[in-house]
Amino acid sequence: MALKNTNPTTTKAWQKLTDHFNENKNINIKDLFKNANRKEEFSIEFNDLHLDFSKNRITKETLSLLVELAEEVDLKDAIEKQFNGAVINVTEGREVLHTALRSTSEDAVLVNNKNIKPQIQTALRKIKSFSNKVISGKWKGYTGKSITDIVNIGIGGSDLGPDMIVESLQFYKNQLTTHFVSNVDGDHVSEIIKKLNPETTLFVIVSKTFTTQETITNAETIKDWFLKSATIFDIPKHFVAVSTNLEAVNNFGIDKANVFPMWNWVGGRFSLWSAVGLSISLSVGFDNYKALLNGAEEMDLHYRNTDFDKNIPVILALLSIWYNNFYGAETEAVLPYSQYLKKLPDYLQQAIMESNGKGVDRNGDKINYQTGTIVWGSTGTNMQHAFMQLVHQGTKLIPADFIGYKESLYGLTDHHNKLMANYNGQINALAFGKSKEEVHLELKTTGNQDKIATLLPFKVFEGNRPSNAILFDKLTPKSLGKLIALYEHKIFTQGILWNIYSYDQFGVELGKELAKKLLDK
Ligand code: G6Q
Repeated sequence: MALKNTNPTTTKAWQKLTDHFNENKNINIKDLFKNANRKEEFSIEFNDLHLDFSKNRITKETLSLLVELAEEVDLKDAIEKQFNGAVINVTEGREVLHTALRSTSEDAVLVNNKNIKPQIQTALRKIKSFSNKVISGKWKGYTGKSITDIVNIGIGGSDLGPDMIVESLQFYKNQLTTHFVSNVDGDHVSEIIKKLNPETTLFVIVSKTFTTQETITNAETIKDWFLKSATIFDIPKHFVAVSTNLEAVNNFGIDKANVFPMWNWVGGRFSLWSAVGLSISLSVGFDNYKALLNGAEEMDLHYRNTDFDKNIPVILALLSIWYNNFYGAETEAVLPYSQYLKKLPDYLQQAIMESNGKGVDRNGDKINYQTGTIVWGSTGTNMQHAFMQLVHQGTKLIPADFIGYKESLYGLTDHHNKLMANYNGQINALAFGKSKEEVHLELKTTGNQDKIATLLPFKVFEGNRPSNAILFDKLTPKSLGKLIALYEHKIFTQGILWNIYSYDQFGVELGKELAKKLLDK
């Protein structure tokens, strides 16, 4: 049941891709658009999602060779193994089953010969009834008042996902105010505490292990602060936990009834679909939370069942490999044209860089090709006034994902038209640039003929800078679930092709150990 183990650079497809790259590396996106049908030929519609990947340095042949590579390393087999619960996180001896968390099918998924679907359903019911109680005001604090504030205490996978989703779904939020405490920097927790009333605040301690230094330190500080006005008998009304470590949760003083489960077959950075997402459900209500999961499931089914040349996560993964491993691109930008998605780049940095930032392959051998891409970004249009200069005219090749929505949520169409004109304007500027001739003509027709000699080279845009347009109808819990699952599958696909293990994260340990030693001195 183990994953296959193929060095991608030794495959036939890789050799063909290398030859193809050497012959075609100077192709220009502008020339490719001489084909009037290019946009249609390199676009995919999937319900409310439209992917336009026409503005890439690829031909039909590039795509078919990349698909050949995916087939040669048997991506299909790897996808099935992941969905079916094979122990594909070999270095930690675990299954990787975040997809089971959002599956609505009746099919059993076995872990140690036991179907995990019933426990997932039980957890969902518990999230639902708890969220309903808190949101409706039936859940009372120690002085009989309803809850007004939620504080999620967690870090890494137990913080970034819920925080990003709560921020992104602000439009769908209820009356509760949600806060996130993560950093061990005491000023972080102090600033949050400042805003709280202990009588009306609910603390959700999210820690799979319940041993994470930052989370436990913040939780203890918060408990001490709480106990300045309340007693230990009031803790059950104000503290709940999401964890696998029942003993540690119990030692902290949290009531058994207030513990939501986590499982070893869900990795931290893929856990927002589990009870780790409790603060999402509290903040936007269970139905919206469930819609988020349903959107993710829709993408799961697409990923699992669609041919690679029409498969959105697979295509985005292959394009990323094309630029990373053939063109030598070092980074990728994620550029959402929605202020709601301002935390998406941070979230994706963990998901992508913790998963695929690996330097040894599945044999344990040092890798001699490039893996994990560096991902970064920010929202449009703000970033147009910040880093886009370098993307347009700098010396580096930076493929970019432009994420956009056809409709805005509040319906200010004038704003939205401007936003989307910028979205398309950036994409076109990157792809097609501005030639010497165009700059020449422009300077001439604007009466700046005398400046042509001095200004022309600085005003030229080479263009030929690739991007993908990921366009949804509207930002909804469901479309957001789809977007996040899309990136999760892109990550897995790249990990398979690079022959690495995407689901461990030993690289984060050494610094932690050294910090602990320094503290113990
Ligand atoms: C994610 C990592 C990591 C983890 C945090 C928090 O994939 O495993 O970011 O989520 O270290 O861990 P706990 O939930 O155990 O506190």
